Amino acid sequence: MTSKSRKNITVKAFKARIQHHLNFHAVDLSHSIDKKAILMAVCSSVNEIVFDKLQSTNIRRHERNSRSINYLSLEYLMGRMLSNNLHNLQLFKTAQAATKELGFEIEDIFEEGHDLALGNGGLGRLAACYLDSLATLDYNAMGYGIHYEHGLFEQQFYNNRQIESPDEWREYGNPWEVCRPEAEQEIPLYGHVETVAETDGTLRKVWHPGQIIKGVPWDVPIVGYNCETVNVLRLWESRASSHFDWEAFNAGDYQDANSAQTQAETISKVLYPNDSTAAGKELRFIQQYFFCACSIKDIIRRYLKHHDDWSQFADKFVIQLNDTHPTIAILELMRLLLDEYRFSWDNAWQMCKQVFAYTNHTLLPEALEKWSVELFETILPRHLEILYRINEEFLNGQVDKMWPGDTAMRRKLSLIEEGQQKMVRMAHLSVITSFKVNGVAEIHSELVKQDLFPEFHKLYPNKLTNVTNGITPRRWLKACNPALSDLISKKVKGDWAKNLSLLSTLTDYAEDKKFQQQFMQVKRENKVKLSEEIKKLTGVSVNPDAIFDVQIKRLHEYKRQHLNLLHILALYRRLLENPRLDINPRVFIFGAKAAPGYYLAKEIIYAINCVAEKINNDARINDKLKVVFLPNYRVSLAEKIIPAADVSEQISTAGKEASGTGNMKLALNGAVTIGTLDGANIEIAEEVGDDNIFIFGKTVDEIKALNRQGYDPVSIYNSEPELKSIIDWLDSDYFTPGKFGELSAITQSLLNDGDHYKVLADFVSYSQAQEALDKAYKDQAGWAKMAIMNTAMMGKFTSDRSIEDYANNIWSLDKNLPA
Ligand code: 26M
Repeated sequence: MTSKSRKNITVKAFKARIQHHLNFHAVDLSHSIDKKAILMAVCSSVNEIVFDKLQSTNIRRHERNSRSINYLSLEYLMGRMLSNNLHNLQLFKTAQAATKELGFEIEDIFEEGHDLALGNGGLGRLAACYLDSLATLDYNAMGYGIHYEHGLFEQQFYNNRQIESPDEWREYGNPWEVCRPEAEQEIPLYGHVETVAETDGTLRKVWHPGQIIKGVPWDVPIVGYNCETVNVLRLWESRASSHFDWEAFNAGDYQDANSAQTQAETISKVLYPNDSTAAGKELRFIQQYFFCACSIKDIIRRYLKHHDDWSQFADKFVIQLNDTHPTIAILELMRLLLDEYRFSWDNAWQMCKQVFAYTNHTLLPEALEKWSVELFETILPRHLEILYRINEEFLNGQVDKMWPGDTAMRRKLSLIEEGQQKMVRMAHLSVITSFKVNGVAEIHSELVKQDLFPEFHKLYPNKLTNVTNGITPRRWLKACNPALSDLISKKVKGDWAKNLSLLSTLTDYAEDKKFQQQFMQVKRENKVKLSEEIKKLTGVSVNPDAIFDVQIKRLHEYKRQHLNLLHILALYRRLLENPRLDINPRVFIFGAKAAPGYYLAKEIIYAINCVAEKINNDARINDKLKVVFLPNYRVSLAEKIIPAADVSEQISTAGKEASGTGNMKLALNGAVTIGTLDGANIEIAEEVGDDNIFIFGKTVDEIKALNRQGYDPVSIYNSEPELKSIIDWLDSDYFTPGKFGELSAITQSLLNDGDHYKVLADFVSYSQAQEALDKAYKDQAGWAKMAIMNTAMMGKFTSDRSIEDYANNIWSLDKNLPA
């Protein structure tokens, strides 16, 4: 089908397709149709078009033989797919009308869809936004990841505490994936390495693996917005290889035969729920290798399908490592080139240095991945040999040349960390191999150069660079906020969803009374809708005329949800002291999952829930304050919260949040940021201007100075009476009647454990910024202007701009437009 005829798909024709698929799925049409059944039928109708476009994209690619970007990521936080695909295909209105004729509101159908939650947080969602932009910009791109049977856990609250349960996203099948058995791979593990002498006397290494695992690819089509391109996200599922132990099976030893299968399937069973610590878990290591090996072999398969020799490999493929999680791909490509394709060492190494690039997403030391040499020895013995040689050549070559005889420097830069247990530093391997290494916001990239890898920056002065993160405006404005999108489309000429800088024309209307009123009316409607959702999820009634103050992100000490909590306590206390206190009513809205093993994060959730319970039921404060913690925060819930937010909390300790992307989503939807000079907040402030953002707190340099001086949180506690009384309050049994000290893990971390993230140091400044914000909200026209300016000035933060930065400055890609 051509694009012309597709655009002309009538409501009637689309409805007929849905009916055809209902029939095809043998849905009982004599009774009222179930919502799940109609969802599947609509998805299948969309898929007909999507797979058709995928075919023509592939044909075009083949004809042009264009260079491809291969994005390797352990995580993709896709969310729901239907609404986005309809928007990107320009079929939203058609589908809406067709389902309406069948008796359904399309939004109700969307609600039946399950989130694809194959990621933890920012890094996984960034990968999803980048896939959207790569397709939209017609780049030849392939995403590679793991087909987890269970994505990020589901969260419920029980007695105010987080309870986790497994995510069952594929329970009823996933309409957005097709299995590709023709591209399956076999992956070796364990065993030993043998040195074999060739007839000509040269020595050759042969790895005799102890186990073989099968990798089965599932392809998820990625539909570009208003264009012809459909790319693929290829997710690997592990299975027992066909070398199934029939002997054991036939001998009646079902358990043994079965356990091999169970073991193999365990590899892709579940996503690890950490988003900042690099836990040294063997299964996680095997996951990483399994997925990298499958992907590298698939890349080579794709290349050799169209080429007789290796001369063009580095021209045709570039591989982006999303954090260090897929670093092992480097050693796998080296191994295959050396052992399977018989490259010389130098040629193999040259090749690797041309194809890999690496993105760093965090400076937190506990997140820098290290794997024990012992684990390598057991699971990947051949890879360890290769790693040792890379290290030797690196230390004796580049390091010795720059710092002759400097053993301390050798120790510092080595790929192997010496100590009780020898560890492999994955980030070092990524940096020395990659032709580019980037951070994800200006300040973060500077800190990568100056603090994280200063020696590597000296060795390779042109390697370290920046690409500021971005978000897709298709999902994060057009699809999630239809009312604001319609209002924008009335004022902004052109396809702003494809060229987000066009939004800057809205600055012309920032002081236009009528537009301000319309803008705030849309916000209010979105707040009414969210209020209903809040009622449904928590039972709490909130006032849509209150300020909706939102902090949504993973729970982590550095993100400082507990700083927000302390300020809430301050407001509560002020209100109890003076019930007539003249402040705007405010609803504090939280959404966050804590890693199941992160004790303090879970205690912070518990504390917020306990405080919320108390405040929400306290008649003395006249509903001026409400606190709600929405359970099971995920992409689809974010899509409901963000359009309704007035205030965006971005309050990490300066230097700790690499970029943040929720900050961009909220500002794009007209929320005003209260935030520190950290990550992309700095660039947001540059774009919107100082008058349209509330900046507070210590800068990176001030935090560093504080650390040098010796930071003493107790002296702040003793010198700030309000802060002291709040902390003491939290330590009492006021919020947990009868249970003293129930919330003291938090106060302990602040007072006895050194307040690592400088919560107390920033409290007064935060509280003042909050006061200024409250005052600003009283001037409704002034606030509307600020909100409009935020939406208007977010052009820079479209993921299309980020992807063009990568394409031009790192990947050197050419476009793949249809003729
Ligand atoms: C670790 C151990 C076991 C399992 C998973 C992990 C792990 C997973 C994700 C560790 C780190 C992970 O991601 C770090 C991350 O999400 N960083 C965020 O990246 C975003 C996109 O660049 C930035 O916007 C955030 O600031 C940054 O925190």
